[in-house]
Amino acid sequence: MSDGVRCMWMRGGTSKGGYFLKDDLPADIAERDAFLLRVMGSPDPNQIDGMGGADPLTSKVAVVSKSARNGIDVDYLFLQVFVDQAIVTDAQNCGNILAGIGPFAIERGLVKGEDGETRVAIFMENTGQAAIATVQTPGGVPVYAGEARIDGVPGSAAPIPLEFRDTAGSSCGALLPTGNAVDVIEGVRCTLIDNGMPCIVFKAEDVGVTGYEDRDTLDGATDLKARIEAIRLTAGPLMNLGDVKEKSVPKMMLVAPPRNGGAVTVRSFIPHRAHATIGVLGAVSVATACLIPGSPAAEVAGIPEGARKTLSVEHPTGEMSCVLETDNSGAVVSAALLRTARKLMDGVVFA
Ligand code: NQM
Repeated sequence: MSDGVRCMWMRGGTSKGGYFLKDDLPADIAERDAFLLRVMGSPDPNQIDGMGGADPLTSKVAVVSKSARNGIDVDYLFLQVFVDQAIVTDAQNCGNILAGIGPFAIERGLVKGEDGETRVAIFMENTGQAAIATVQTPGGVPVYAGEARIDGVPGSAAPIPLEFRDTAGSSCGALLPTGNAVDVIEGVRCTLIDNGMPCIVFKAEDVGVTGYEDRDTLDGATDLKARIEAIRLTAGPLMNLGDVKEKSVPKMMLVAPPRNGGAVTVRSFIPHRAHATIGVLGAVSVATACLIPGSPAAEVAGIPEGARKTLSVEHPTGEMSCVLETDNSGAVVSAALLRTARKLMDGVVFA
């Protein structure tokens, strides 16, 4: 590893991290994880001796390979490198880093770019599900500049729409792993849900906040954090996730009525820091919770009519629109979101 390993650094949605070809990384998992901790500079709250940005949102890794699966172009494994602990986990997916996978795969020659736009079918190894990303590729080459805007990222960039199908029960085995729309945990009414990301959804007011706080205020709320961590540790085994003390799932979703014309307001913890915006599959899961009658999210949300619903999820720095397709029973069958990505650096990284 002293000669460095080929790597591209990219912003994917509102996250940032290192994108590697699987073959460029050690095959041995312990060796790979030790390498990635060194690359990011973890464990250290400042990640001063590495590439990580001292934030879970910028301490992320994508491992990509050509897929042997039918109808799939590439396999994508997401790894969360903890900032202040020596932990690398594949226990969650990341829909923001996913936004960079299409352009990365085309840049590395795993997928041939079409003239115009290229649809890249991506198998998300963490959860065993597929997503389709559409990349702008004039002349067959990915472009990053464009007019699409997403909240949480300054300026504009080329659009990368993402489509998901069959994400229910991605890690927990069922959309509602306890079979209930509501479970009372540590005295708080919660929906334990997984539509692509295991989440615990409850009203912000039920844990003593409004749901309109900014990230720094929430990050400084020590008592609140202790209370929601107690809920998380109790709920983990009920969600078929086992002991979640050292896992980055489930995510905590504090919901409140919308204030800016959206469907719902969310403040999320991922799980120990407040999110600057909201995760992609986290947003899909919380939007799905809004459609479950009797759930705390449904009680605060404003839901549009029709089988195809655009739910604007308001977050600390704007909103994320989730387009949910529902069937006759009202169940969500697919979700689509707009993201952007940008290539920041292509070279070798040293450990
Ligand atoms: O929910 C952060 C992010 C994420 C995950 C996190 C994500 C998703 O915003 O799909 O994108 O929840 O840890 O990058």
